[in-house]
Amino acid sequence: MRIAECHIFTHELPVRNGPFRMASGAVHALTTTLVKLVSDRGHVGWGETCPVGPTYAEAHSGGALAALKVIAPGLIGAAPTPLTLRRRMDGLLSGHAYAKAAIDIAAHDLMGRALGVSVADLLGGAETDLVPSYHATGLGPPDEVARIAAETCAKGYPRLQIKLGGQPAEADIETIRKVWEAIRGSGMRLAVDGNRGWTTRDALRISRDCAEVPFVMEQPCNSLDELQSIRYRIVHPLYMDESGTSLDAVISAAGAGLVDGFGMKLTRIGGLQPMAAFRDICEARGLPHTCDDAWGGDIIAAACTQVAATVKPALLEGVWIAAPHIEGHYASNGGIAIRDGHIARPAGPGLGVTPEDGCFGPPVASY
Ligand code: 0XW
Ligand code: MG
Repeated sequence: MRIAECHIFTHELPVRNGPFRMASGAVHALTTTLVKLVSDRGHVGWGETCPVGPTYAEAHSGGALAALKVIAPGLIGAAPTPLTLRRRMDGLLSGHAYAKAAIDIAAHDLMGRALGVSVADLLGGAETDLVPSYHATGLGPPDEVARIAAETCAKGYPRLQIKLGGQPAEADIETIRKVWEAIRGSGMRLAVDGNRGWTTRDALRISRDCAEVPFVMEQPCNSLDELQSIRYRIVHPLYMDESGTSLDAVISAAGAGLVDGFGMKLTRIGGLQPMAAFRDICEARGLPHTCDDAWGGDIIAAACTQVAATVKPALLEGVWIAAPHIEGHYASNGGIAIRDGHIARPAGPGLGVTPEDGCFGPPVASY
């Protein structure tokens, strides 16, 4: 089986009740990029990548499209098998893992459909058909964030992530304390995400001033040296998110004992094939992690859910999807949604989600 056609689409995703604010900036509307692969036997596969604005990570939507235009012509005639495809993509363009991820996801979808199995089966087999999600608040006034925390808890989410950073440390400390008052005793786990917005000074102060609150501290500072510097001076477990840019970075962090877990983005690591390797590295070291993406619609949400279903349940911190911030779905029969804090793994072969015909308009490029 060979790749016969590759089509690239873009699609606007306005942020519902936006903007969504993080230390790295506020996002009002996002452009997602979709890939449709068609095999010489007529099988179809869909992929997606959607950076959450240009300042969250070293990725942006225009970059995804430009990179895909460089890669896609070189894929025609290639086998749609994800590992060989990844190596072929690396031979066509260095880096740009977040763009290559859209091709990788489409190849998994196509292979799953061709073989009549789900993507979770391709990745080793599902442990569950219902994966835990977690809710992420945006940056906001402490009372408002605490109100959302209580609401999230009442909805049945097993985990909450609050966004901090980019404001005075006093406001962050007040937010943590108010959130803890609102959820204490509920059993809902708490992550505080600085999104690289804290200095080491802020991280040390916040951890020590809130020592009694059991949270994990996610990507407080920007650089690996800063994370290393606070590692044994904070009293909270340390998780890496934005700095986990590749399997190489993950192996180094896990091997050095730099972190206690990861927030991982499917497209940042390069797609489902490297994500499965990441899952196995974490399992070998007993490191919990999320299966997220930065943003995106039903294709990304389905891909995150499929791989999350294969993670050892005790190590799965949850799946964050952008669905609560987006109007509508790609598929007419509904898409991926969160109910009672959990996400049902879509049934059927491949990703289990098929965009409605014409949903994204004409392709912006076809090969
Ligand atoms: C909460 N997220 C998974 C969604 C936003 O893209 C940021 C991200 C994170 O954990 O940093
Ligand atoms: Mg994060």
